[in-house]
Parts: sequence; structure tokens; C-alpha cells
Amino acid sequence: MFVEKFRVESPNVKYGEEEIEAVYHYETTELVHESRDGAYHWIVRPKTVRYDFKTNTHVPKLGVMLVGWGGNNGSTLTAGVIANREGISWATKDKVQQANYFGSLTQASTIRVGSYNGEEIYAPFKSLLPMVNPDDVVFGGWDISNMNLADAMSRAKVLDIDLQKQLRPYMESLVPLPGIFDPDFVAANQADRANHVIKGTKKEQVQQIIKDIREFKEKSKVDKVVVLWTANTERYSNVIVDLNDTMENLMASLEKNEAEIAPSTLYGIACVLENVPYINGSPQNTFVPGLIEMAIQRNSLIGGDDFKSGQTKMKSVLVDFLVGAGIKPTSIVSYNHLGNNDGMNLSAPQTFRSKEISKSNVVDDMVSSNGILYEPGEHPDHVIVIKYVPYVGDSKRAMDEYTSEIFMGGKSTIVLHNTCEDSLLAAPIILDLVLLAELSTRIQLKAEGEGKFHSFHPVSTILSYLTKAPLVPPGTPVVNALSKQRAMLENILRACIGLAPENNMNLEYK
Ligand code: NAI
Ligand code: DG6
Repeated sequence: MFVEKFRVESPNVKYGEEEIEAVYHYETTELVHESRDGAYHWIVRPKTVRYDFKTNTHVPKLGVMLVGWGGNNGSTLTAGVIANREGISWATKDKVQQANYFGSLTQASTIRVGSYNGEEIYAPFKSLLPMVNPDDVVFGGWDISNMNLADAMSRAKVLDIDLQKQLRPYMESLVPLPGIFDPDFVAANQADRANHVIKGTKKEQVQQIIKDIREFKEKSKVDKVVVLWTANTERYSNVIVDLNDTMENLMASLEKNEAEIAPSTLYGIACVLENVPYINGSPQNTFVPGLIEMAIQRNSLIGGDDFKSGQTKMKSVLVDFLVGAGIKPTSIVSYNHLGNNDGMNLSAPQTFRSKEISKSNVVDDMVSSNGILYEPGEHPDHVIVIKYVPYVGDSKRAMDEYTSEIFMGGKSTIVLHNTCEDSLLAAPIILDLVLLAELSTRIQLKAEGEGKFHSFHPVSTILSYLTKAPLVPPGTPVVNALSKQRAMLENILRACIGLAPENNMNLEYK
């Protein structure tokens, strides 16, 4: 059964005018590796830590500035939100289609709130805490191409033509601001698109981005802004001592107009200086150590990297299932071809390499979780191939072959083939990233023994469900398994309203 909303009644939660206050008892373990009777033993001690959470319930008017606004993802997301906001429907060859937010965790998924008369009761994910309604988001942003959003939507060839015709009047007047362009960081084939760029030194470019954010905020009368990179995949920038390894060196390099600071890092510097959340939806190492240090020091939210949309999402479910079932994946080959501008940019070796890295490291945590199947350091063969095939446009073909060792030396091979518009997968993920980033800036917490409330760590791990290569604070484990990432996010939001984590035990029926 489905309910639209619910309210928690408990001595541990107080719904106030301005805030929801909750007390939550975090059940965890403490591990000790100690020598007893001449041998080392692992000792596991259950422990409970009290946490206090406070969530500001004032939902702001949110502005979202996309870097690469006129790209396939940017134009598709903007079109989708307008279509939802305006209640647009359109004729396809099958039926009359209504606008929806399918594919968005926050807007189209549910959470279990309990059981009633033997029936499981579910409520919308978004009903957990007050969240921005995507229909109310104001979009803006930058692009190195000066095309307006209506033409960009046609260029993308993603949405049905009847829908495009209805959306055109809403989108013609939306024109991206000029962007920071550096041909050294993307494929040479992208240069033709760059007719709308910010001139000047890198420092002047950062200053222009700051000015753009301030003006956007003022003109669109939004309370808060989140910036998200959905522009071209860049090559990795070199991390060099004295250049970008510390905050101080990064800022000194900016003064010196050092060539090795990538455009995505320049937008990042601007956002951190403005204390505006900045999320990287592409695979490159935008967050060089100097920028991470700066975000931590200024307590400015950063998140990334690389949207986890299709093939990798499946991988982080399938490998988790296989390894969790005691089956040993030994070879994973992920091939895909696509024909959009992203595919064209990824046809250069240096940008492909960024994507190869982020797609390759996604099973590490699952493999290392099972020392029965894998020797220390052992890893399945894992190969990533991406080919540019213009004809298929945004409709990416992803083919995966998983070979595993099973009982008594047997082998099992699973083959998957997915055909899907890439941007229709990415757009709802972008929405979730910005909505959850905004929400997380309204949550404060305090562990037992901590004197005062603080925000989550500025390197935002709660976004990791949505990214292929989750950015984590130094010394924090990276979790790629999708079910764990979802449970982490859902359970943290449940804690904010004093609810226990979903444990699926159903003991009342045992
Ligand atoms: P796209 O090529 O259609 O759009 C990128 C846009 O960024 C273009 O309009 C381009 O003119 C603009 N641009 C390039 N450099 C810029 C800069 N420095 N400043 C401002 N604008 C700039 O690509 P698409 O398909 O929208 O993908 C965007 C990014 O998202 C790519 O890096 C892609 O790898 C990443 N991504 C996409 C996924 C998907 O499922 N669609 C999943 C994971 C990541
Ligand atoms: C081809 O791999 C193009 C890429 O931008 C992907 O479409 C994107 O990274 C999505 O990756 P995945 O593995 O989540 O489907």
C-alpha cells in the first residue's frame, strides 16, 4: 500500500516551526586487533553512539547553474523540468505521454515506513524530509556554445518532436552564459563548438564565474544556488607538488595563470570561494588536492565524480549480487558505443582515459569484501571499451559480459545488452544530485561528546549512490555497491526523523 506522507511520533523527534530535531542511537561496532595467549584475535565490540540531528525545514527557492547547460544532459533536464512544471503531455506513436520524473530516486522511488494489518506501507522517498520541488527550480548556467536551449534541445535529438514543439516557446529565451574553455583539456574535435568563451587570465575567469553566480542569484530571486558540471569530460590534470597539491599552491598557481588548472577546477574554485555547492558529473579529477583542501577549510560542499547512470549502475548491482552470493566474477568486459557529442569527445585517448578510470574502479569494494573468493590483491579482469558511432546519436548501446567461477569449477557467463538514450538516464540523476546536495546543507548533526552541531563533511559522501567514482574525504572508505549506497542515504534521512534504519528483519512475523 502507498501513502503520500506520514509523520513520526516519538519522544526522539520534535517537529518545530523552523526545524525537525531528532535523537538517534547509532548501533555500530568497534574493532580491536589484539594479542591474547600468544595469538592475535579480532575482537568486535558492539557500541551505541547517540547522535542529535537538526534539519532546517525552510525549503529555499533553488537556482541550479549547469556548466554545459546547452549539452544533451543540460537541455534534456531543463526541458523535462519545464514539461513537468507546465503539465505538458505529447503524442508518441504508442500513446499520449505525460511528463514524469521516472529515474529520479527522490521523485519516483519509495521507502518502506512499516506494515499495517499485515500489509507493507510505502511512502515517497521525498516525503522523508522537506525537499525542494523540482518544478520550482530555476535553471541557468554556462556553455562554450552560444546556442539557446530550444535549439540545443533540437541538436540533442533526445526528446519526441511533438514535445519539442511544445517546449520551444519556453526555451528559446534561455541562453547560456559564456563558459571557460581550454582546448588542451578536451578532444580537439570540440573546438568548433567553442564560440562563446570567457576571455582573460584564469584568475579573471574565476572572477567572472563568481560575478555570474551573484547576478544569477539576484536576477532569478533564488535563495540558494547549486552548480553542477555536466560539460565535456576533460583529461586528468597532472597533480604536481607546488602547483595544485595544497590550497595555498593552487591559489598561487591561479595568480600565476598556470596552464595545468583545468576549467572544471576553475569553476570549482569560484564555487568554493562563494560557498556554493559544486558537483562534478564527469570523470576527470576536477577535485585536485588543493581544491579539496580549500572546500574543507571553507566548509563548502563538493561532490562527484561522474554520474552513475546505466552500465555502471547495473555493474554495482550485479557484482554485488554475485560476490554476495559466493560466486566469483573473473572477467568483466563492458563495451559501449554512442553517437552524441559526449561520444565524440571521448573518442580522444586522453578524455577516454578519464572515463576508463572512473568506470574501472567500481567493483573494488565488492571484490575486497570476499576473502573466500579472492586472494589479497586478486581482481577480475575488467575491460572498458567506448566507441563513437555517430548514427546512434544519444541512444547508447551498452554490452556487458560477466564470466564467473561457480560450484566445482563450473563457469557462468551473463551477457547484458542495453539500448537507451543516455541523457534520459542522466537528467533525473542530475536532479537528485542538486536536490540532495541542497537538502544536506540544511542538516546539522552532533555526536555524543561533541560540543556543538556541525554540517556533514563538505566532501559529500551521501551523494555516492548517484556517482561512479564517489568522492570521499581523505581516509574514508569508498562504497560502490548500489544497495549499500542507497541504504546509507535512506537511513541517514530516516535518522533525521528519529527512525531506525530499514533492517528488513520483519521479526514481528517470525
Ligand atoms: P554534451 O557534449 O552534449 O554536453 C556538454 C556541453 O558542455 C556542451 O554543450 C559543450 O558545449 C559544453 N562545454 C564543454 N566544455 C565546457 C566548459 N568548459 N564550460 C562550459 N560548457 C562547456 O555531453 P552530455 O551528453 O550532456 O554529457 C555531459 C557530461 O556528462 C559528459 O562529461 C559525460 O561524460 C558526463 N556523463 C554523462 C552521462 C550520461 O548518461 N549522459 C553519465 C555519466 C557522465
Ligand atoms: C559512454 O560510456 C559515455 C559515457 O558518458 C557514459 O554514457 C556514461 O559515463 C554512463 O556510464 P554508465 O556506465 O553509468 O552507463
